Amino acid sequence: MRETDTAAKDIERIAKAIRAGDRAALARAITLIESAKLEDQIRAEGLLERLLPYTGKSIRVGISGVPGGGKSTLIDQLGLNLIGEGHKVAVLAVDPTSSRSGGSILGDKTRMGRLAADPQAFIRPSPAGDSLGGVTKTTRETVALAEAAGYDVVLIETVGVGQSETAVANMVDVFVVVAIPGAGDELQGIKRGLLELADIIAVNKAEGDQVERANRAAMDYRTALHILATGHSNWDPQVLTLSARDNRGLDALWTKITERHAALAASGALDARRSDQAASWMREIFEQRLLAAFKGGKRAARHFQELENKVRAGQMTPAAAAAELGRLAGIKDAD
Ligand SMILES: Nc1nc2c(ncn2[C@@H]2O[C@H](COP(=O)(O)OP(=O)(O)OP(=O)(O)O)[C@@H](O)[C@H]2O)c(=O)[nH]1
Ligand SMILES: [Mg+2]
Repeated sequence: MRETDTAAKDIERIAKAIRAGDRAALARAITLIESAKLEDQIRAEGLLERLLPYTGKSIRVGISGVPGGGKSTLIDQLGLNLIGEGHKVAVLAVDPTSSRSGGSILGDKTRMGRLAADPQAFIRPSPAGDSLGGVTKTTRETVALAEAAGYDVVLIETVGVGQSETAVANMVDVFVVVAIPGAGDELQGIKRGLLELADIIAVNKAEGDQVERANRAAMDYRTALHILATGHSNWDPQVLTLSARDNRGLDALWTKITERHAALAASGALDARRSDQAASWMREIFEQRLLAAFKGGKRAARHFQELENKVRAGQMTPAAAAAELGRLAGIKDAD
């Protein structure tokens, strides 16, 4: 009884500090979220629940694109511009490939050096979890905490070469893809799947003798988008050119982002989208837990490999093996 009282007071204290904009408290809370320890997870859940009413009030923007396209440089400059207009900016960098010892994280800190030094900004790398789901969970929860701390713009950087961009697209309001001028007229390594997620394509490094190429690339992207006829209701994906390095075209980019956000909000689609995201988040977490509990069970774990081998060898159909695993886990067959 006394112990739960202390725990509740502890959560109350952290929640208050976060709401008051205490950056150290925010950083510690994110560490709780990232922790694999059960006791930390319980505290993190209590904290998130306590702060839930104060979340959801930011513009959430995903920034993806080719490696080296200038995403971090863009975020650094855009973040500074927005702070200049009175915003508070949180930046999360998701890199599911960086189980290497934080090399890219260090790189990001230096590429966003000016923003990192600004008291109105909060930059946090989202660590590589052992699963994409892990990355998603911590990133989403970090967004919630940052919002509760009063950050009204949340920018999430992710490389556009894995699955992380889909995960990020599913947790933001507006998704920006950063491209670069092509050497020829081919689209620079941007996957079709990434184009389909884009609300806005920003062709970066459009300065000096690259302006002409950047304009041509922008035309190509417009054509590609037209052919793909990407299915956003009430919004045709926009293509623009800019130079993050020279701070050119960034105001136009922000205008497009806010226009997209406003259009979503006005039509009610923003609320619907966020509700859907929250519901699918719940499903995702539940499925992960179910799977973890299942794999942790001795009987199922023993048979899992055995059945997988049979499926691989063509001795059993995948459906039959899955049904058998279900029975081992105590799941009744559908009738
Ligand atoms: N000329 C020019 N160079 C730029 C511009 N923006 C970024 N760069 C350079 O491009 C390189 C990559 O920039 P980053 O901002 O690290 O790119 P990124 O997309 O975050 O890279 P990763 O996170 O490694 O995928 C750096 O050398 C930047 O200085 C720009 O507008 N013009
Ligand atoms: Mg980067």
